[in-house]
Amino acid sequence: MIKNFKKSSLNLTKEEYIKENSNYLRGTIVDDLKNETTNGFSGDNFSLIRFHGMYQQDDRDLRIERNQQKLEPRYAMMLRCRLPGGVISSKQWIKIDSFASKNTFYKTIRLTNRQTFQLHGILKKNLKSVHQILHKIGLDSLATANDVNRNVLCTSDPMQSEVHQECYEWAQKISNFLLPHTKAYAEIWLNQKKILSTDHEPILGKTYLPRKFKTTVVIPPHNDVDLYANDMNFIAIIENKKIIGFNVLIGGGLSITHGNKQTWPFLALELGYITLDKTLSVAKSIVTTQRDWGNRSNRKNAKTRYTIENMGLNLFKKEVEKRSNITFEPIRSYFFDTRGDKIGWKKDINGNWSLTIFVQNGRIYDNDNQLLKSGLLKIATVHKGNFRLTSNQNIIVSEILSENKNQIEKIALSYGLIKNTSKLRENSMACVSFPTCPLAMAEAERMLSNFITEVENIMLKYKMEKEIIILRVSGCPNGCGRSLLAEIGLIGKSIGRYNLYIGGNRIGNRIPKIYKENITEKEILVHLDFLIKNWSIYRKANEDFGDFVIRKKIVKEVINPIHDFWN
Ligand code: SRM
Ligand code: SF4
Repeated sequence: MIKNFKKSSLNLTKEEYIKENSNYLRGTIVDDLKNETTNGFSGDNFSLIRFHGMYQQDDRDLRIERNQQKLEPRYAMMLRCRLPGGVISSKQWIKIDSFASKNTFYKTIRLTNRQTFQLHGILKKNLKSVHQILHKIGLDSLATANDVNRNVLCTSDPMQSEVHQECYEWAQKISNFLLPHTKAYAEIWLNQKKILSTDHEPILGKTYLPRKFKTTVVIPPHNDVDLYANDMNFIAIIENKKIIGFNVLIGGGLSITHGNKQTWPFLALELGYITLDKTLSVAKSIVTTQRDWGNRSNRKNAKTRYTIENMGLNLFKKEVEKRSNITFEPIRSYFFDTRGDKIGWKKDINGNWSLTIFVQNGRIYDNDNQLLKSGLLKIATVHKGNFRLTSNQNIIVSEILSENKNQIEKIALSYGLIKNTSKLRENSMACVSFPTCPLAMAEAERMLSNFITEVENIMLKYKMEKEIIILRVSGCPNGCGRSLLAEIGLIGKSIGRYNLYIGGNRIGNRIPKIYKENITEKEILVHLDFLIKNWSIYRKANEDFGDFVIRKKIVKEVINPIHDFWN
């Protein structure tokens, strides 16, 4: 524990003091790394390592057993890489795969729904080596967790637009621009010498942000990044195949606390349009407004959406205009029509090919049906282009030259990477949950595949098997699986029990409403059977499931979540 920790009369949260007293995120992490009597970190370091992209976890399946054996929980770290826009080269993939196989408990790579990957189960003693490997291949895990701007998302599919490269570069620029300036990461993990200059955080400030902060760059009409769940969003406005500026939307977020009506999910709101040259200055002003006005006394009220609610959107906007010396122009016209990834082969505008591979819940491992991990590794050894991770937890093998297409297709087929999958499954998502997530209340990733099979059977029974429903599961109300932007969203309450939400829409700008509370998987399937049956009989032509349950008033539409979500 850092010694001079003391609470002031301002009633700041404990986390604020941890940051303040951390010596720019150093804490005493170095000492903990030397301590071989435990696999864990102590005191404030538990929280500080998150700023460096790691979480201390323990395997929850083993908790009771280890406790009975009087052993400490099986501590190990999860590392989350920074990968703005989700692009990773074949060479980088090979190294990551090798580290995962040799040095993690689970030997898997987990693609996240924010276009990066996590490695679960790294022992404390192996942490430095993973950072050094990342550094050697041009990657890091800086600022992928805790109270900073996280991994910046960008529409994944490079085939979909001529402006993709430009947008991807913006995602990188914004990510780099908003990174912490402290050299703590380089000193602790890469053994770089401490520079004896004073540390300074010009954008984030010494106590960083009040809470996590999430950013996207989006190319309409494809909302694969689920922009409405993010704090700050730049929607590309394109003229003559060039980006001329961005519509800026702020204040999205999905987490709630069961039963706490002071928490609500919220969709990002429009601030206005800016020309390209204003992008970084506006990004900085939004972040610093949130830094200075955000609530530091209550972490459940600290995200941008609550700051906007507390100060009002107009004042927030004025503050951003003042800080960046601009006036927002009216929002330019834009629309979205899709969210999911198009699985399979596509030809790009340069005549190259890409293969989008469906990855159930983003988990990359080998099993009896599919050698996903080995297959991707094999592709990486011959593929000269990149891999692109998507916000739907899938992976795109991109920039495949025509002459290499057959070779990659052969590998993909022989390892079972190309499969016939229902639209329902392709569009499903679950958060990690058990066994690694300390906050999990119910299963998510481990239950989804079989659960989808059951729902597929229902769809088949009512001849709806070719249809899409966006179905997502989160193991707790933090909502990492973005269930509160799904047409059918499950949120864990306790082992085997969930709240069932319905009525989100296909493009992700309507929050679903609770339909049944605290029910079992079996009960959920009975309700879904009833709802899907009715949808199959009474839907209007091509009417989506979410739109149907709203039109039929099966649940009330959530128009303003602050008022409508709970009531
Ligand atoms: Fe998340 C915390 C996993 C996307 C809202 N999230 C966690 C932790 C780190 C648990 C913890 O704090 O100890 C989970 C680690 C589990 C594990 O074992 O890996 C975790 N979140 C994930 C991932 C891996 C889910 C996935 O299956 O893909 C996603 C990682 C994204 C990334 O690469 O950065 C992930 N988390 C999200 C999203 C969705 C999104 O960002 O698009 C949300 C909802 C959107 C939002 O932020 O409102 C989300 N995670 C949370 C929250 C609630 C935050 C809040 O506003 O209150 C927590 C808990 C917290 O921060 O206190 C949380
Ligand atoms: Fe863990 Fe809850 Fe997030 Fe799932 S939703 S990963 S259970 S924090």
